[in-house]
Amino acid sequence: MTKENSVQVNVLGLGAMGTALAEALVDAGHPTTVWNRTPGKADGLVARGATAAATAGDAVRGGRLVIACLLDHASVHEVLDPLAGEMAGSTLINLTTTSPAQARELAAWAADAGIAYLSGGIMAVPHMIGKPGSSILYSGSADVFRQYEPLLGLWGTSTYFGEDAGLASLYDLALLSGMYVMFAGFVHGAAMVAPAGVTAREFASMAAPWLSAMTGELEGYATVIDGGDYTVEGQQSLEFSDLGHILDASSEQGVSTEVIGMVQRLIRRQIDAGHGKEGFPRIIESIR
Ligand code: FVH
Repeated sequence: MTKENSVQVNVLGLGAMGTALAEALVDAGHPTTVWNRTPGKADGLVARGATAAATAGDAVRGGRLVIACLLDHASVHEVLDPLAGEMAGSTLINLTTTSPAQARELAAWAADAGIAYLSGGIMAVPHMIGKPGSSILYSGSADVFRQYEPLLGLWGTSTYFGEDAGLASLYDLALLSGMYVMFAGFVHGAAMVAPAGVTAREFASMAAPWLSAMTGELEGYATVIDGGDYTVEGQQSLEFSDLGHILDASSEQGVSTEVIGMVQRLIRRQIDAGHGKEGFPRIIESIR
C-alpha cells in the first residue's frame, strides 16, 4: 500500500462482522480508527495496528470515510444522529443489515446532512471476509462506490446495483429468502429419513450434490418467469409437481407437513385456477 493509495477509515461497531471488516482494512495498510460502544473490543485491532477512539464522535472526526457495522437500523441512528452536523462533507458506508425502506430512509437522512451515502448488504459470515466466496452488495451513491471500489474489494466481491439505496438490501433479503427456504427443505428431508435410522450427516451427503445440481434449473425458470408464458414446452407441469405423495410420506414418517405443505398450497392454488398443465414457475402467481 502506497501513501497515495491508503485511505483513513473510521469503523463504527466492533461486533463479529465489524471486527472482520476492520481487520481486513488494517491488514491492507489503511490507517483505521475503530470505535465500539462497549470498551475492550478494540484491543485485538489496536494490537494489529488500528487506533481506538474513545467516542463515536472522536472516530468520525478522524477522517472522511465512515463505515458503520452496527446491530440494526435503530442503533445506526442512535450513534449517528448526534454526529450529523460534524459528518457534513464526509462519506458513510453502512453495512448494517436493514430493510430496503430503512436503507432509503438513511440515504435521505444522509442527504439532508450533506453526507455521501452507500448502503451495503453483506453476503458472508465474518470468517469469510476477504476470502473467496465473500460477496457484498451495494447501492446508493455511484460516486462513492467508484471512489472506494479498491477498498471495498478487500472484503469480497463487490456488486453495485444502482442509485436506489434500498436495492442492495432488497437483493440481500431476497437471496436470504432463497437460502432459508432451501435450508428448511433440507431439514424437512432430514426429519423424514431420521425415523429410518438415517443420520442428518448421511442425508446431507446425498442432499448437497442433489440441491447443487438442481440450481441448474434456475436459469430456465427465470426465462419462463421473465417471459410471462408458463405454457412453454418441456417444463415439469404443476400437475406433475403435485406434492401429495411427499405429504403422505411425511405423515407416515410422523413428521410435520408444514414445510412441504406450504409449497403444495402454492401449487394447488394455480391448479385450482385451471393452470395445472403449466410449468412450476407459475407458482410465482400464487406469491405475488
Ligand atoms: N455476523 C454475520 O454473520 C452477519 C452476516 C450478514 C450481515 N450481518 C449484519 O452485520 C451487522 C453486524 O453484525 P455482527 O455480527 O457484527 O453483530 P454483533 O456481533 O451482534 O455486533 C453488534 C454490534 O452493534 C453494536 N451495537 C448494538 N446496539 C448498539 C447501540 N444501540 N449503540 C451502539 N452500538 C450498538 C454492538 O456494540 P456492543 O454491544 O459491543 O457495545 C456491536 O458492536 C448486523 O446488522 C448483522 O445483521 C452479520
